Amino acid sequence: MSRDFSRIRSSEEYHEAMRASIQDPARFWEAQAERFTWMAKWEKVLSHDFERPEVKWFLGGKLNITENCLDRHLGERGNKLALIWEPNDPKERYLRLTYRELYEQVCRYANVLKRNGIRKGDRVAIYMPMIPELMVAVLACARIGAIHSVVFCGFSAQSLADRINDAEAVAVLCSDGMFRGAKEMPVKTVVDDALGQCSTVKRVIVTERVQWSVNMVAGRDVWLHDELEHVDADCPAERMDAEDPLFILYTSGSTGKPKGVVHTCGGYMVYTDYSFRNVFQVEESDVFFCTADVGWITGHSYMVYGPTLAGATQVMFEGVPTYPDAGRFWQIVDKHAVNIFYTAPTAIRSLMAHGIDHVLPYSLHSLKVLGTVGEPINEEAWHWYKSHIGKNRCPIVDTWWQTETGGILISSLAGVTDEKPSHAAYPLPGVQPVLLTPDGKEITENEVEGMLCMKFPWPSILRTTWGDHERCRQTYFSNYKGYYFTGDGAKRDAQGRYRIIGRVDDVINVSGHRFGTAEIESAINAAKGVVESAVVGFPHDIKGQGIYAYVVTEEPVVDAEAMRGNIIEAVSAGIGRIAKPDRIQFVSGLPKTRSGKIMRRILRKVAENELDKLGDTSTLLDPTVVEEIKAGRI
Ligand code: 7RM
Repeated sequence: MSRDFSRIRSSEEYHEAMRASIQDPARFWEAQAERFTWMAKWEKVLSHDFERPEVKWFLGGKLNITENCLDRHLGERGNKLALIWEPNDPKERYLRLTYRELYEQVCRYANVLKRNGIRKGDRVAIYMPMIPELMVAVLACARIGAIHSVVFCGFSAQSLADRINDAEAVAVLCSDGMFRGAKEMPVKTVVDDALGQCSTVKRVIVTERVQWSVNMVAGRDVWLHDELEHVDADCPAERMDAEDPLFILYTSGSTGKPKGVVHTCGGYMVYTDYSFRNVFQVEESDVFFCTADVGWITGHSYMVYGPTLAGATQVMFEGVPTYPDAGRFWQIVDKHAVNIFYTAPTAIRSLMAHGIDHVLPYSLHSLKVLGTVGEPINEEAWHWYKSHIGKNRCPIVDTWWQTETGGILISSLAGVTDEKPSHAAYPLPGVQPVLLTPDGKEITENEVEGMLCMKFPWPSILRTTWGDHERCRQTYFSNYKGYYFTGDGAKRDAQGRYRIIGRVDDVINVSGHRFGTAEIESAINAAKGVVESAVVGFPHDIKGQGIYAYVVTEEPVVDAEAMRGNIIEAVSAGIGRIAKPDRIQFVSGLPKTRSGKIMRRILRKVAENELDKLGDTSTLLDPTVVEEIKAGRI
């Protein structure tokens, strides 16, 4: 019998699994898929064509992912904790849900959705803070086959409206308001603002969290607690095709409009469970704590789905790392005896800057594995994490992946394969990365650098971008024929370990979150008095990359502070506060070529303060603007 590699426990097994997965990918993934409950078995494991592109996994298979996240565990794990929810305020009581309780809550919420006319295939926007009902709402959608589109609560009404309209969502699930550190913030009123521009939404279901009085539109808005009075805890899981969409998640690219990345039921289920168990080497009794927000892909794959598929216990945290002080994460780790801790480099750098005094009061002895995600981790932060949090006894997994990949593709396996600071290291078995030269040739040797691509599909690769398949083809499958292009540049060292350098397109990674420069520019251009703008990233100590904006105004700027305030307001309204520029420089013109293209290279160099490395500026329409830009650097 061939090994199924359901859990890779040694470096030998890793290499064996890697070989097996390349030799016979279908067989490798079939063995993984057999761990799950299927309503009907697949007829074929894989069909793919990267040129159209068309990728299908477990063809003809029928399943419901929530049956695998919940029902499947009720026998052995019914009384095991699925969720430990830690509120924003440490003085508020925390909440614990067993798998049975989570199952019942999901079924009830699913019945509420049905009662409100929501059906299989409908799109449902979810705009909620990090409360248990968010997890329940997402799973409830999956239970009835509605396609969820979670929108991070930090996005503005305009962003929410754009996402609702693109997906033609029929309902919005939200809360009255939210707690965030010392602040209480509105949620429902943001939804109300957004819905002024949305005609497809028939229903808004509101969860009570902050007990604010909110405006309820008759015939459209209902309270969750009222609806729950009318339903029971029995809701059969909808029969879904393996290739039916499970969710849409919007992500920024190099154009102005975020695109809706589509993941499907079967492949996403198989891959998130596989990667979760293997990367973190999760044991039955482990407590896992991922600090991401469910509004991002990390929260989808390694909070809502991966841990529940694996039957793990996890901590979900409502608040922020610095409230009531910068020791909050560590206080939570000790309080709930967390074994596996997964966060972003930006959080590590920010806590590092607050000083070791916030770490020292805590023992952290429960920790076994540490992880990072979202951006490259610099060596200094890596070593701080390793020694002060992991006490030099926890492996660190630096997990590289993307919204589009659905799950972790490159990472060491905790304690199984070796680690190296700032290196995501090795592909997971079943993943086939390559480095390409700019003209598309595969670089086979080591100690090289190139464009990071994938030459073979894995089960959770994106299937399309919602409503615009051509855009999916163009963005990911056209630059290098026959490959999936990640948009990242990477190096490979002598041992074959990957080190991600960063984006090679016009995408800025701010605190692990992606924004397109074009997207930010269009928000800036909406500010009164702005003619045009150009945005570039620059190195930022905490955020990884900061946002530097060059802005051309109609009139010479008299009150720079007021104008900057206007611009920040415009970005907050257009995208959300998370995308506000760190630096704004007013210029009389942008460096453009004769064909009108902005030479971003120059703007990037000025923002990075590499004024002597601007390169050739002779092709500019007006080379004199460069001197002005250099002189006015902020
Ligand atoms: C999971 C997530 C994806 C982009 C990706 C990279 C960057 C993510 C790492 C990383 C270096 C890492 N999805 N990135 N993880 N860079 N090392 N471990 O973040 O879609 O929001 O972003 O993030 O540039 O292309 S995402």
